Amino acid sequence: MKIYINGKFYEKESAKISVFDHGLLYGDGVFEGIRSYNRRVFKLKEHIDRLFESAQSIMLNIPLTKIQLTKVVVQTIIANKLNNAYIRLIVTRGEGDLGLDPRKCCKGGTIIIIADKIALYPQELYSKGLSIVTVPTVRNLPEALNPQIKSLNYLNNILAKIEAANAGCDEAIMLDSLGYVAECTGDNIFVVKNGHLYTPPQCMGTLRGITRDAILEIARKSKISAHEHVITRHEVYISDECFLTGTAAEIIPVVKVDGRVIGHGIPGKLTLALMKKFKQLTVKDGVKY
Ligand code: PXG
Repeated sequence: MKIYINGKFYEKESAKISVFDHGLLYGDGVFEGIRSYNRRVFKLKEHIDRLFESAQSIMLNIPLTKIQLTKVVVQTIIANKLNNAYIRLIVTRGEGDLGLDPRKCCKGGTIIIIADKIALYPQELYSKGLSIVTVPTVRNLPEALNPQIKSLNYLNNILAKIEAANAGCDEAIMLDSLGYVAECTGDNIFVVKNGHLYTPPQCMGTLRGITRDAILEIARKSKISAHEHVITRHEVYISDECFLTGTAAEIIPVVKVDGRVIGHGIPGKLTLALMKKFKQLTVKDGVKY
């Protein structure tokens, strides 16, 4: 495996960064998880744009232009000879001292790109559906650490994942500070009721997921009524269908929430249709390499 670090490729065993990197010491940095399908990088522009937005928000200077970074992502996938890949693009604050002051990180950021394979959930769950649970840890407050920033600090989500695992579930619903459904630990959530599609708006504790946007776009084009609207747990419980979206997870059906069976307890019709349409989009859309 070839891993890109600051302009050079390294083998997995020798791909190392400093223990003084503030990405490690403080989670000070930003990242993107990107996929390629059939030798096309899916929504690459959207991922690069979001990475730069996250960096802008935390005042992190990315030492490459968007065009340069786009090229390096593609080069890394090609170097790894992968037709279908999961790409982790990471920019840390770089090497500093043991204090958290980012001004001490004088060398500039560290850019790391890893292209590999990933399976977030076991394959059988894509046909059977997930059983998920609402957890006590609420999503970060936007006025504290805005969930729109894809930072290297994922403890908020990891705590929720631990709580889900403790409850014997694979995934967690995280609420926002008002008690509305925000999202899952690495996925956005959708429900279907009477043929209408609903997903929480991005304003409170919900990342504006790129897969989420792709589903909204597919819905619009397919004349499926879709709404960005606040969702309560009650509305999830009484929904006809529920599914999660994310780059790593793609589209995965949910059949049980907090012990309540959703719909008929099997992946719903609209969910299955959207999974199919999403798959069709991934193989024909994207930056070719
Ligand atoms: N919410 C959160 C909190 C995320 O981290 C999504 C939603 C979905 O967004 P996209 O743009 O991917 O549709 C994410 C992204 C993992 C993993 O290993 C998960 C994500 C990213 C990287 C790794 O679970 N999810």
